[in-house]
Amino acid sequence: MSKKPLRVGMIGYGFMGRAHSNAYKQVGQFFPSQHEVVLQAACARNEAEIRKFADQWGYASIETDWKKLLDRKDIDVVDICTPNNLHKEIAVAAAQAGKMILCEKPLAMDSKQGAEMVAAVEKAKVPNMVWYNYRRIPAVTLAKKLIDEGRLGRIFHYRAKFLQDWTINADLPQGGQGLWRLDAAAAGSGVSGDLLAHCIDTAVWLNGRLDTVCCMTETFVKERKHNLTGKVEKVGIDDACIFMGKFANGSLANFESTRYARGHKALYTFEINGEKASLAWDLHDLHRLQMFDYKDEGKIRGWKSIHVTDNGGEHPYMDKWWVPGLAIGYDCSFTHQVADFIQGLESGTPQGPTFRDALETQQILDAMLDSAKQQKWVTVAK
Ligand code: SOE
Repeated sequence: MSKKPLRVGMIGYGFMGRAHSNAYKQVGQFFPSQHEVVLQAACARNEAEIRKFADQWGYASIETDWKKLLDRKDIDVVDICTPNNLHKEIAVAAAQAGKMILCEKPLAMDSKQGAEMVAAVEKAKVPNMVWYNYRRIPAVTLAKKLIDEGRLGRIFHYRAKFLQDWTINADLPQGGQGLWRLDAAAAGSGVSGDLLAHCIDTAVWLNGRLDTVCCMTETFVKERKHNLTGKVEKVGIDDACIFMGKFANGSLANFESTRYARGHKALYTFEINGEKASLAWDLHDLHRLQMFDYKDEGKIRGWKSIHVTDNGGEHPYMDKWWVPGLAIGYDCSFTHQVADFIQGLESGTPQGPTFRDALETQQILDAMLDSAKQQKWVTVAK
């Protein structure tokens, strides 16, 4: 059977450019479909770098101007892997050009931009998705299934953390390649948009709307040399962010992220406590889901660690990989996302998070930063 090509135009070539390209290359082998992903073009301003990237990953051609990429008739889907400040302009233009869009997280610099992006893709009716990849780690997807089956009952608490330590060094500059996440003009915010955005996406998916938040942020290193200007400049991002809140289902939220937790590299954890059961997950042990089920017989009741690697259809995605007991990794969450995007195209039921889903995360981020600034509780805009 001849397959329908899905010709990708990748914009950017950093960490996420590599993670997504790897997913495009893997998906057809493990998740066969009626589509065949074709690495058609890679695009960035730096010709030498994008040529090197395209050769390494097998892209058929390069562009150095994203507008030219959007003009091309041989591109079906545009993957936006640029710093956050470019997402909106590229996404709106891509939608107007009739391209499908896969956009790196967070969707935008703020919810105003996010709303413009949602309006553009919905007007153009182009399939769209945002790369909140952690939803598609099998243990996290299993948590969703167990919650939706009602196994936790009424939810009381949801807590999440995302801890890193890579910016403690005060001599680390801000801005430019690799360090744009420290530059507010390119990133919009610090750990809130970069790390808590992941935690919020998962939380809203698992536990529903967040209604109100009360937030605190801190910038520990106030000035850093800027790579683009060569001058020491004020740091505009949040280095750490803590918030509490209330979900629409009445449960209480407790979130923390920082890049100043010495010893932690990417410790994303969440726990959800319900009347009947609790679940906990940890990115450093990503194939395990911890569960405490109160209905277990008293004398053997306790936390159990579910190794989410069964391939008999019990554990999400795992039937497509190896044999039971053999784990898969971080990279596979991106492969699952591409597989689901294609499944959405073929079934006519779009898979989330769509731009509209990601706008909700953006609205929560805006409310958090507003709350931190005003030092008071803020209701999340709907
Ligand atoms: C930052 O260090 C970062 O790479 C984020 O940008 C990613 O979204 C997160 O998954 C891991 O950490």
